[in-house]
Amino acid sequence: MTPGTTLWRHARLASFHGIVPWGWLDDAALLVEGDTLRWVGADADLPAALRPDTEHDLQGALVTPGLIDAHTHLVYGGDRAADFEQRLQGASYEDIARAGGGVRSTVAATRAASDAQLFDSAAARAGCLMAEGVTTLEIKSGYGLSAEHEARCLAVARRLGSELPLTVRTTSLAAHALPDEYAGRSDDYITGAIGWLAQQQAAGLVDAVDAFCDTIGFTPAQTERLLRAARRLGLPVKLHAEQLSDQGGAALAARYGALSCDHLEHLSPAGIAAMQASGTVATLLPGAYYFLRDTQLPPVQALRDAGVPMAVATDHNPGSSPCLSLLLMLNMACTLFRLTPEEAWRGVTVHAARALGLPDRGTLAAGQRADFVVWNAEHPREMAYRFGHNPCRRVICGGVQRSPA
Ligand code: DI6
Ligand code: FE
Repeated sequence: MTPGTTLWRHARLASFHGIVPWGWLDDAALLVEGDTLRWVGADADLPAALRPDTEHDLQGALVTPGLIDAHTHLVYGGDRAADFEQRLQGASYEDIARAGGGVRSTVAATRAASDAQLFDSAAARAGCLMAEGVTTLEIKSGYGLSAEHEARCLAVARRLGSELPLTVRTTSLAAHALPDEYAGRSDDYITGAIGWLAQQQAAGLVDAVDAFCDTIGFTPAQTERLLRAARRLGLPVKLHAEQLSDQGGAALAARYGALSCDHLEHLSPAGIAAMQASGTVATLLPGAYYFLRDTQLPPVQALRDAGVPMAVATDHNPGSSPCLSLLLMLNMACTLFRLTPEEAWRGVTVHAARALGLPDRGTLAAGQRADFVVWNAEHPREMAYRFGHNPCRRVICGGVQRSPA
C-alpha cells in the first residue's frame, strides 16, 4: 500500500538546508509521504499535478525541523536537590563527588528503582522536552555502572523510543564514574565495561559509546582502551571531554573518529585542530556551565574560526544540568556562549543530527525524515531571545502529527 501524502502549504520556513541564512523561504510548501519529505520548496513552484490526500494551510506560520537533543542522561533514579543545597552552603561539585555524593548517590537510587519507576520518570522528563518540539533524543546510560543495571537503563531508553512518538538513540556510558565495588580498581572496571559492551551490542541496546575523561572520571589511557574496543565492535564513539580540566580527551576521541566531543570548556588549540581534522562535532552544554557556575567558557570563537560544527544540548542529568528545556539552551548558548541565534538553532537541528550520526534529519529537504515543528512565532530568532516561553504549536514526527491540531 502506498502511504498517504499530506501537503503543508504557506509556511514561513527555516529549513537549515542550502546556503541561504536559516535555509529561509518566505512562502514554502512541504509534501510528506509516509515518514519522509518528498518535496520542499517555494509554494509558487509546487508541481501542478500534485494530488495530496490531505492538505493544510499554515497561513504563514513558522516551520522548523524537529529539535534534536543530542546529549542527555535521562534515565536515573532519585534526584540531587540535596547536593544542590550543599553546593549553596559552600561545597563544590568535586567535593561532593569525592565524599561519595554526586554521581554515586544517583547510582544507588538507580539500582534501587524498578524498571517501571525508571521508565515512568524518564518518560515524564521526555514529555517536557517533546512539548517544546524535540523529535530526536539521545539517552546515555551511566547511572547503573554494572552489567545488569547498565543494560536495564539502556533497555528503558530503548523502550522510551518504541513507546513514545520520538526517535531515541542510546549511548553506553558505563565509564561515567567508578562504582564503589571497584574502588581502587579502575582499570579492572574498564575491562569489565568493555565486556558488557559486547553484550549490550548483541542485545541491540546500544548505538554509540561515551566516556567521562576527566580528573573525577577516567584517565586518557583508560578512555582509549574503551574507545578502541567500541570501534572494534563497529560502534561510533563520543566523549565527555575537557569539562573540568584539559586531559587531551578531544584529540584522543578525534583519533577514533568521534561523532562528537561534549562540554569542552578547557579545550586546547590542539584539541580544536584534531576535531577539525576528524570532522567531530563540538557539543556545547550551557546548562551544565550555568548550573555548576563555571567561569571557563568553551573556545567558541576558535571553534567557529576552525569551522568545527557546534551542537547545543541540555545534558539533562540530576547532578550538573537538571534542565528539561532545549529552548532555554538556545537562549543560554547565545547569552552565555555568545553563539548567534542561527548558530544556536543549527546546534539543535543540523549539527545535533550530525553529532548522532543521523544524516536523515535536522534539515527540511526532499528525502529527509518528516520531523518538523509549527510555531506560534514569526522567526526562529524569537526562541533564542525569549526564555521561559514555549511557542510550540504542533509537532509532526515521522510524518505523524503528535499534538492535537
Ligand atoms: N559530566 C557531567 O556534567 C555529568 N556527567 C558528566 O560526565 C554529571 C553527572 C552527575 O553529576 O550526575
Ligand atoms: Fe553529560
